[in-house]
Amino acid sequence: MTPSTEYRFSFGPWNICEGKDPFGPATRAPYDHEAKFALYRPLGFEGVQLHDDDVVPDLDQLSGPQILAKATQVGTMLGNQGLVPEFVAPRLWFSPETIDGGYTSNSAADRRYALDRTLRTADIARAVGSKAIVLWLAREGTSLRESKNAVTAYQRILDAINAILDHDKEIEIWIEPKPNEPCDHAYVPTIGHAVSLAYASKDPVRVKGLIETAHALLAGLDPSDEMAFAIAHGKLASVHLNDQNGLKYDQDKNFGAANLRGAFNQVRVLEENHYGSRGEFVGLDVKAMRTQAGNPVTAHLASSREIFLHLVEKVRSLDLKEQQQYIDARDYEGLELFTIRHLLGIH
Ligand code: GLO
Ligand code: MG
Repeated sequence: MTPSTEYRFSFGPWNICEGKDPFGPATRAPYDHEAKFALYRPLGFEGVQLHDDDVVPDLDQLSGPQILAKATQVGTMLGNQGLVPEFVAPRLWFSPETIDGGYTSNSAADRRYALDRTLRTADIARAVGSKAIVLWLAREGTSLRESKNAVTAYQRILDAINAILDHDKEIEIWIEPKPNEPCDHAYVPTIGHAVSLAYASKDPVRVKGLIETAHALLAGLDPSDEMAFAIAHGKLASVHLNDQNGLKYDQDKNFGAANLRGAFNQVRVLEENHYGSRGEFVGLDVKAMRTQAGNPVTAHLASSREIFLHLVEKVRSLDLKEQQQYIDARDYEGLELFTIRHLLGIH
């Protein structure tokens, strides 16, 4: 395989996990959080995706200056290892205050907590050396629709976005849509919803999207088309490539593991539109199998990256002239066989 020098890859420390799931405990010993950063470069990754408390543990217990000092220190530590902090995301789904959501909680005090925590995340992002925060709106939704007013909820999400844009005049907000889990129904289920919020905000240029393959599939949509939609609006800031076997819990399988042709089409859209040329990272949000022995486990990250690069080669070696002939003749049966043969390496 020819290693690509064009794409830069990223993942978050949560992708090296211990195997816990809702039905059973961890199957591997915890791996020291800070030690994970040393694994990045040898695995071929340069970008680090972070939650606010990955950067500053127990931040709710710390003062503003203490938070900034710790974030600055982590930024220096990452820089010394040749790593780039891609974004920082407020973990708005863990604390007692976010039990009923963050910005859309029915409790005014809890909504205040969610916004304050997000503003601190923006400060952490800047101190660690990142220009963006990611909003994965985990609990912004309901388990029973009657419990919240959806119109009010969408207004509250927009108010929060505007407050963040006001707080820091340069920070970017990247919304990561997901239709369900942990909520039954979430309020920003697709990139279309995220892009609408961007345009409705007071600074649309600074509000973009992060598309995760599995989340698009859970919404019953084609991830490559979702990516294309964001690209058409200049709003694809990052991706969480992975895979998903049908409409069930969020699986975070290895990229291409469930639907190789779907993965090929995602890479095709990214490659054709020069994704990465404006500094975007190829992020992988993949989960290690619970059965996997060893500590730390990293094979899922290395494999997903390798599969991506193989698919880049498949896109680059596609005979575009022949492909166009099928399109011009409207011979889509021919186009289908041509595509599958290419993926199988049959010429
Ligand atoms: C969960 C999400 C989650 C986010 C991460 C960054 O379904 O994919 O992993 O990507 O918390 O915000
Ligand atoms: Mg994700």
